[in-house]
Amino acid sequence: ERSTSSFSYSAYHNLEEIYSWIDNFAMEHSDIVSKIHIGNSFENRPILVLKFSTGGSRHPAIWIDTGIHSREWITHATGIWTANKIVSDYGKDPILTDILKAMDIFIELVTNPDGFAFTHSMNRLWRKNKSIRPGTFCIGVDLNRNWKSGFGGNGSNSNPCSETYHGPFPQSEPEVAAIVKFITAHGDFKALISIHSYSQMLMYPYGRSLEPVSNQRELYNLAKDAVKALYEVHGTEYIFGSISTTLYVASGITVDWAYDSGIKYAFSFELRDTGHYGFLLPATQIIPTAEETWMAIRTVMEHTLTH
Ligand code: ING
Ligand code: ZN
Repeated sequence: ERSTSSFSYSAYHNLEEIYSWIDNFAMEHSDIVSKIHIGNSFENRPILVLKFSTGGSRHPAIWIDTGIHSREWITHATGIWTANKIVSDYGKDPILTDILKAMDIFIELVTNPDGFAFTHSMNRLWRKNKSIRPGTFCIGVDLNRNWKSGFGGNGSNSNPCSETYHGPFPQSEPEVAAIVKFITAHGDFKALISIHSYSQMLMYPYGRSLEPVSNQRELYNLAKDAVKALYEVHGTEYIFGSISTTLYVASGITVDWAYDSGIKYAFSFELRDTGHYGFLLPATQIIPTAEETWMAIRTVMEHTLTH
């Protein structure tokens, strides 16, 4: 395809379609959108980030990633819709406009491109990346256990055949290392939102232990407001709280690393549903899911701007 006008936001797409949408989208909105190539996956696919910026140098930034677990297709679809929402509403929605005048937004839509390609070709329920290593026939590392914060701790697994295998060492996986390098080099990310599915939850650190973070009251109250804004769109109920107390203990995760790196507004979503369709959420739910999620993301971004 040569333009985004024929792209359906209410359908699931494969990697090739998403990457061609990214190219067209960045070209059509080159005043505020650019495409950044931050690295390559284990199987050498490009790792791409969309940057939304109204110019100016050294704006503080907000990070959003979707699809770190490849089978969570609603997250990629929500991210694409969100990217389009940002360009559509900039200049119209006063809150988003203020946010984007002061901050840059970065969205990594396909955080695990090898896994995502595999969910389309071979195994719809593949979660990990596709890295291979000597000494095991099992494939893949859980990219949400490969981060430095709490690496190898409870809720991660040292067995390469496990779905939550943490990998041989922190940031061993190129998909994680590329993000660490990019966010660290930038140096001024204020918020990070890592999007998963499913379970309808909005959570903040820590995952690795029950220890409360230093601004836990603030994150609790912000999560509460975000979940309320989400609910008001289609009546979808989310629960919220720290990862370890809301879901389970999980170590080496994205948001714990972000928090420990100084990104004090670190959140992880678990999008629709609560298990009826699970990872196989019908495409008819993409737009309602994206619409409600947007109101929660916008709440977090607005708080980040004003605090
Ligand atoms: N669940 C997440 C997992 O990685 C999670 C739960 C989310 C843990 C965010 C930590 C942070 O186990 C899914 N569905 O991936
Ligand atoms: Zn996940």
